[in-house]
Amino acid sequence: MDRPSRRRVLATTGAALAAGLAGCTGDGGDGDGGDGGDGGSQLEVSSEAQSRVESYLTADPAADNYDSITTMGGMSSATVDVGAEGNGGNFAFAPAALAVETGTTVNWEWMAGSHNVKAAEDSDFDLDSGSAEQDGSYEFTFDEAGVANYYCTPHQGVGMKGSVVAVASGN
Ligand SMILES: [Cu+2]
Repeated sequence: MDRPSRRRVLATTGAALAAGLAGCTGDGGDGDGGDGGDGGSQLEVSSEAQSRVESYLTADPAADNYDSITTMGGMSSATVDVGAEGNGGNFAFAPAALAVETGTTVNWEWMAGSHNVKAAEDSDFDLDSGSAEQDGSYEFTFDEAGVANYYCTPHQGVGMKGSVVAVASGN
């Protein structure tokens, strides 16, 4: 009588752990985004935001490096690599999709090649780093909740696209 209930508790814990881990595997495991070890890294991305991101990143041309949304909660800044490996060359944003809390500054750091960051039609934020350039950097602070879908002008044809979901902090 005692044993079955104990086992059920253990099984539940295991399932919760697995669900927690699944939420972090967007970009090759947890801890990818820096510290995030305080339990604040879980963000509740609405299904509406998720479907906007997914329909943008999987539309033709699809971003071939998009797998799931990487969550980086509880951080004041987050970094997206520009010109990371993907889409047949150094034509990717990495992570392709990122969720942050409102108030977070996202820094786009150029790794290789000539690129820019430009808001797509379905975007709540007017991201614009200007013309494509080499060795650039761009930052944007997400003060409000919403979805930013964006692309690189010269490489959008091969799927160089990205998304940032800003989630109201405290959620
Ligand atoms: Cu590009």
